[in-house]
Order: sequence, then structure tokens, then C-alpha cells
Amino acid sequence: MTPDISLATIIADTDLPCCIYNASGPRCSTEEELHAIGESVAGAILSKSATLQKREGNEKPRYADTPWGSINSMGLPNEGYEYYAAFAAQASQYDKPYFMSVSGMSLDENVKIISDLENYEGIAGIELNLSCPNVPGKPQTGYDFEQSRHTLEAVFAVTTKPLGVKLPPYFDIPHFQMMADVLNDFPIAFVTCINSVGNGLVVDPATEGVLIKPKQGFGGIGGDFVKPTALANVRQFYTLLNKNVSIIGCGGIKSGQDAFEHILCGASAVQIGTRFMQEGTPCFERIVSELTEIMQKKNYRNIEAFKGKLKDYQS
Ligand code: YRO
Repeated sequence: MTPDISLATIIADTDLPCCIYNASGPRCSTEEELHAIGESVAGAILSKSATLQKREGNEKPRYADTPWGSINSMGLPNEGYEYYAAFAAQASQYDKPYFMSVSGMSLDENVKIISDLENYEGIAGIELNLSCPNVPGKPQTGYDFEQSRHTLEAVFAVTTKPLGVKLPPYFDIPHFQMMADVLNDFPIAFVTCINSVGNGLVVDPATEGVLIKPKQGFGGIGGDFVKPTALANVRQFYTLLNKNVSIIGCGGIKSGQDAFEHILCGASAVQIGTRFMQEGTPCFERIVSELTEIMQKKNYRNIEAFKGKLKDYQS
């Protein structure tokens, strides 16, 4: 790495040596996978979303690569929250923070998990996945603004740890404002934008069928196609949220240039999902060196020099 250029950042009052790390989901479900992130140049370790009990998840194949990214309907396979809470003790050997993603199957489950995490040290922050199921037949929590408020009231009542939220993508201008109005009423540490674009469908013309087995082929979309949506969500929440809330960009980042664009829109850190699934831990080193090269050419010594400084169109 170039000695006079720093990719360091601060999230949830914790120093990250590098602003690039993994998204929750790919390759972060087992101790071995979490150690591999610890040993890489990634600036933090983030766990797979945890539920109260261990879950096997949906039938395979439940993830597929496409020419432009990925589709998944994993169904929240994970070892149960105690497994990821216990990993905090091992994560302390790395010079980077450990964050836990939580996605209870109900509000009660989120409250139970998050209150019990008070008994563990070494968790720098909790990323609450608001795509978690809520009431069957109703939208996911993140698309139900009243339920989002209710969830945040309940979880902030039981935690002293820094807590942020992972948001689904929004597509309508009033929806950004409605979610920001909810989030601005709570001491949110960070907001991660975006989760996968929900319930896409990929068709293989050769087989005349779908690519994944669960949900008749419907699944969350990640990769190239979601980058403009991710950048829009990062920019909107950077503009609308209280200034002490860090924005974490996630969506379509496979190169240093993609990371640079997210930071320009206001991201203090970026997470790699689909590309980390495809490439493994070497993606972090590659994206770090590509971003460093861009910063060198532009004479930026740290990310604060350009974070959020996206310009309006100028003729
Ligand atoms: O299927 C998953 O485990 C999954 N995939 C995603 O792209 N985003 C997610 O947040 C999750 C877990 C949550 C849920 C979609 C199963 C409700």
C-alpha cells in the first residue's frame, strides 16, 4: 500500500484500518470464514445475519452467479446468534472491529438476541437487518415505516451497544424521507445501504427455467445492476440523516472505482457482497489497491478528502 495514503475510517466510534470489508451474507457464516476475513486486508469482520436458533436455510441451489451479478434465496442459513456472539472473543486477535448482523424472525426474537448480546464483549456494533420477516403476509420491516419505528423503540430499549440498520433499497423519493424521519428519532450509529434488490427473477433460455430452486426462482439481486440503486440510497440517506450517522455503502462494488463512487455519494465505508462471494478474500486487496491508485492520481490522502463531495451536473 502507498504509505502516504490512508483508507482508514471510523464507524460506530470504532477505528477501521480500512474502509472496505465484507457484506453480511457471503462467506461469513462459519468460524473459518470469519477468520479468513480477519486475516485479510478487510477493515472489519461482519457476521452472517443471526437468528435465535440455528437454521439450515432453503434448498440448494439457492445462489447463482449471472453475467452481471447474482441472485439468491438463501433463507437465512446460520449457526444461531450464540455462535456469532462467541466468535467475538476470537475476533479480538485481529486489529479490526467485529460487527454482528442480527435478523430475528420476529420482533420478540430481535429483542431477545439483542438484549442477550449485552453479556458479550468484543462486539463493536450490531447491524440490524430490517429485511427480516415480521408479520407473515405483511411487507418486510424496512418497507413498513410504522413497524420500523416500533422495532427500533424495542431494540434501543435493551441495548447499550452501537446499533445500525441494514436497509432494503428504496425507489420513491417520499419513501427516503419517511424512513429518514423514523431513523432520525433514534441514536442510530450507522446505516448500511443496500440489501439485495428483492424478488428478481433470472431466466435461463437454454433450460427454459429458473436458476435457483427456492421460491420458484425468485430471489434477491446483487452485483452490477444494483449499483445505481445503491448509490442513490447512499446519497439520499447521507443527505437526509442526522450528521453523526455514518453511511455504509453496499451494492455493486467490484472495483476501486465502484468504492470511490460510493464514498463520493457519502459512504464512510463500503461492503462487498456478490464480488466477495465470487472472488473470496483476494477481492479486498485488489479493491484496496485500485482505490488507492485512484486517490493517488487525484491527490487525495484520505477518504475524508472526497467523502460526500459529489457534484451536481455542471455544463
Ligand atoms: O436469503 C437470505 O438469507 C438473505 N439474502 C439476502 O440477499 N439478503 C438478506 O437479508 C437475507 C436474509 C433475510 C431474508 C431475506 C431471508 C429475510
